Amino acid sequence: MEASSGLRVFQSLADVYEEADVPSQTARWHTIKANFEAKFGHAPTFFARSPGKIRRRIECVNYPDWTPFDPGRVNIIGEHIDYSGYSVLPLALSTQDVVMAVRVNTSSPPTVTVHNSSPEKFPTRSFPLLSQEQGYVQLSATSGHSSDWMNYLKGGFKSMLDFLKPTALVGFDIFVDGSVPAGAGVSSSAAFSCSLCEAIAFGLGQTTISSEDLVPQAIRAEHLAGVSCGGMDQSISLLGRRGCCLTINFVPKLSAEVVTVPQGVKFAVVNTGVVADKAETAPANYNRRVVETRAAAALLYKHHGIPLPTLPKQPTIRSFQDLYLEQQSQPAFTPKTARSVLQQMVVLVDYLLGPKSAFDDRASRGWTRAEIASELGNDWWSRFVGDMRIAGDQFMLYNRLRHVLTEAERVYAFREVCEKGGANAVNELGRLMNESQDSCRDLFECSCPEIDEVCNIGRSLGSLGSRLTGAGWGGCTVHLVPDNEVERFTEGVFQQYLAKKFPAKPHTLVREYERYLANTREKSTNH
Ligand code: NG1
Ligand code: MG
Repeated sequence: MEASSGLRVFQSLADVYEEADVPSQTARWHTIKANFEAKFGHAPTFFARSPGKIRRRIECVNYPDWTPFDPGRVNIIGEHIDYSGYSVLPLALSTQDVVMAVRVNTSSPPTVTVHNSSPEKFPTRSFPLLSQEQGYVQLSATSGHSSDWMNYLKGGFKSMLDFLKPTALVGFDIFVDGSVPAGAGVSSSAAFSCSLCEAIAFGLGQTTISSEDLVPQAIRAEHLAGVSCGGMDQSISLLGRRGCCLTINFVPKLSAEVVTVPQGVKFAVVNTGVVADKAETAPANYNRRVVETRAAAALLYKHHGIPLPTLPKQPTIRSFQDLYLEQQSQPAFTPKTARSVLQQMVVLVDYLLGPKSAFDDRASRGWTRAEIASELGNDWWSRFVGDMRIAGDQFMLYNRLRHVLTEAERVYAFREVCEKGGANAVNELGRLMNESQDSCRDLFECSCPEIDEVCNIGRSLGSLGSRLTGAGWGGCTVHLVPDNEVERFTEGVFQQYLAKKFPAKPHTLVREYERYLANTREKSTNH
């Protein structure tokens, strides 16, 4: 359908693939291969792509016949709860991805050299690989202190080499081409880390490593780069199916289930154009939230008579829900029991940490490090924070915990509505998404004025539910739009936000967002 503004609106994912993706992908592969040859003087031996699976990557050696599959992700609901171990509900996107052309080399010492198709943003980087005794990779002094992509490269190599423990090392020539917009909340860093981890495994001859094994390594790569993220992005990147919403569970172990969204609606993703550089702002924003939720959980345990969990220093996926449930002698956190347990926990949190609790003033002004220490002991920092970079001395324990628990319940509620269906289902889904946005804005404080504005505009244009997606503080928003409102929505968002706010580049942003327009109706096959 041509909207009156001349924008192309895809009616289904099938259209996106047919009309936009396949031909341009083939041309792109040729360009990446040519660029690799120009830089390194020989052809790449294989390609890695995130999301992807080893099986497919091997096929990529004959890349002209290769068809594209899943790239970045948009989180539909369940924000900032993955690092507390609660289930999330993202959707794998259809076009944006990270591709790496790779060849191993026999340089001595083994050397990694990486070129990028956007050299101004990602300048060429090169570093040697060390022996196993030397820890394989000398992490940069800036690791965890800047968003230089070298940190992500080194993090990936260190994580994978520590995992695979190869005795014979080889060097790597890599050319990277990424189309997931950076700092937009659609997980460019995870697409990068996953693709890199796959490339390293394959380069070292580990062709049968499973996606489930790769997920924790890709998570650790990002931790080494300085962001203490949860596991949502790497999971959907490596386990996702295109155009499918998944519930991703982290406890008792990593698992994914397909969620089918009712007919008659699409998810539209609108980029606010505000770049949120998470690695740069992590100490004040993302990492601080991680610490706030950990300390809040620990306080809850303490005051509820549950012994403090011993948390590992570099946890991959952590959870306090399973510990709570252990206490409740429940075998597992099933969707059936989940909602009522979460509701009880909210009551408990209000009672213990809320405005009417013994910590009444701290509910609104936050806690200082010293105040937390007086509750959790002087070693709380080394136990819960370690070498994570944190800025500021205000920790909003009550609000953050309340967000985590209510958001976790909304994920279960969302899934239930999708399963049950019914006449009011889509309105109910929209309501949950709006509630999530309110909680992100007011309790988790990870929204920003532009996100709020786009959400309000979106709702006025027929969206049933509008919210930020990803870490927030900028980046993308996601909207649940009835099929018959898509045209009005598209046109309106362009006129009322993009063209006004970014007169120089509204079309770039619109193109991006159009390509994200997707629903989960299409039964696409797993790759
Ligand atoms: P984005 O917005 O892609 O940077 C981040 C984290 C997730 C999750 C969300 C918030 C990374 C790689 N991902 O996503 O683990 O916590 O924020 O729900 O840092
Ligand atoms: Mg990211």
